[in-house]
Amino acid sequence: MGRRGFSWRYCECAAVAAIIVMVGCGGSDPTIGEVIGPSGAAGSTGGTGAAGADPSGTAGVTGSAGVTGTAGDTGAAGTPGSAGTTGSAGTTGTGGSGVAQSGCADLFDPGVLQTYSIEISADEFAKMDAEFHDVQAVLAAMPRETYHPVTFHFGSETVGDAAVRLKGQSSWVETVMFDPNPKMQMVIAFDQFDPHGRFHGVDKIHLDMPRSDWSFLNERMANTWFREIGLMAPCSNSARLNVNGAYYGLYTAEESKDATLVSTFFPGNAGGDLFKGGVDAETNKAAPNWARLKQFWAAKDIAAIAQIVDLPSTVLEWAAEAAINDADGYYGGSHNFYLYDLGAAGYTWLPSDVDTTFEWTELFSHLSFKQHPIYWWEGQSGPQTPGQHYVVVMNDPTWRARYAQAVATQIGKWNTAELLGRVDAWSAQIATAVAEDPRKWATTAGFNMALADLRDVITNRPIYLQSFVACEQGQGGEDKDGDGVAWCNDCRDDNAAVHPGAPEICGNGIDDDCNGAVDDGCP
Ligand SMILES: [Ca+2]
Ligand SMILES: [Ca+2]
Ligand SMILES: [Ca+2]
Repeated sequence: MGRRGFSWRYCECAAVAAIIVMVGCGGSDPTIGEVIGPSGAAGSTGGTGAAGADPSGTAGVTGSAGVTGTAGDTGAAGTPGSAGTTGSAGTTGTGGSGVAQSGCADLFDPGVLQTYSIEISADEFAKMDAEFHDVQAVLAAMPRETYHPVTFHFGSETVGDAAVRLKGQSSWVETVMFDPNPKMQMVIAFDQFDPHGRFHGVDKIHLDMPRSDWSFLNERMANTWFREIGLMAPCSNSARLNVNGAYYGLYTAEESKDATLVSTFFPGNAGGDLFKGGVDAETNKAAPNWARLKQFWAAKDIAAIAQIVDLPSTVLEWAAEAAINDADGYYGGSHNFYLYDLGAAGYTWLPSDVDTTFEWTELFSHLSFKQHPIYWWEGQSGPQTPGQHYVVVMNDPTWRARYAQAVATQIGKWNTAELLGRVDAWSAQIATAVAEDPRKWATTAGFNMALADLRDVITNRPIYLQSFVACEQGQGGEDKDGDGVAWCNDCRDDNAAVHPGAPEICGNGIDDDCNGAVDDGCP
């Protein structure tokens, strides 16, 4: 795994790579002014598109044409947002259920497929290509992320002193190892040579597209939904990249996950430490509070965890990851996550790297949308160890119940019709760019298959999770193996010898008592 925070997606990779299906492993809207709660209003009836008002004071974003919404379910009540500063008027959006992305730079307008172009010298590109093929460095968790000077074009606009560097983790290794025409993932920086450099208000554009995201939409779908329900996630949309005049590939384009993004989601409490993977300081880099972080990692029981973790917001974040079937987050892999220090309340979890979500599990495993929202590691093709804090929380009856309630809360914000509308609109938006992408790994047929699975997960995952909540709350729940424990609390409902309360049998490699630890308490 390398250093912590370098989240190695060994999860499904081993098995999938073994059968050499050549499959890689995968890898809103709090307006600044008014962090909206999850919309509790009418369903996704074609309302106003992204409103122009941008509380940051800059001109608002033109609302994109939305798809005509069908009547939606009544949403759950939203949490009140805090007041923001008034922005100047923006242009009026057109009608439809346009995904509001207010608070986002216009570059990230969801209604537009952007095209970014870079010019890079042959010499610099050769250097970057050599870094790209240095898989050993990536495997050693020391990828060479050198910035290379480029000239950047966007429409008629040009930035002469931009720079690019490579990004990625397992997806970087896999594309180099397996693909005849491997695809770099990159960061375009406007602030590398001029620290104050910004383009349309952004310091960097992050181009993300793991080969395992066959729908090309996972990161966008996840970021947008997280922003809508008040969880910190970057603005994002899709973008074509041209390199030296030729179409290089299609990406999800994202803004930076940094102190600026933190200030959007934690107005009034934006000065906290942000740790990637609970290890690497992303804010307050000069002097993060290491003593508190040490206390966090030393917390091994629920009392100690409650002292240093804000559990109410944490279980909501885990439940949101569960909702989108995240196979590579903290939930779903103990892999990618951020910790944010709220201060007196303690740390809270935040999502990170959400491209292995929605249909990924359905496409690449037998678990489909029915990945268990507590025991997500059971049935995986490779060994998966849930996180230290997660296991303690799930083994505490009070907090397990709070987690189940959190799943109910987040599913209450799930608007199936609206999410499906997004899939329709965005897949149509990128279809040509997918077909023309010279470095895509999925075929066009694979793209369409992924879209079908994406729609299936959007439709059926919430229904499955509602049955989980009902079971947790004592309203029925099947007990397939007849061991007296219903499926929602039974890590192996196909094995009567395995259930909470069963004796832990040493040396059998099984977590007999469903406490998240295999052969624990054994000599
Ligand atoms: Ca059972
Ligand atoms: Ca055990
Ligand atoms: Ca055992």
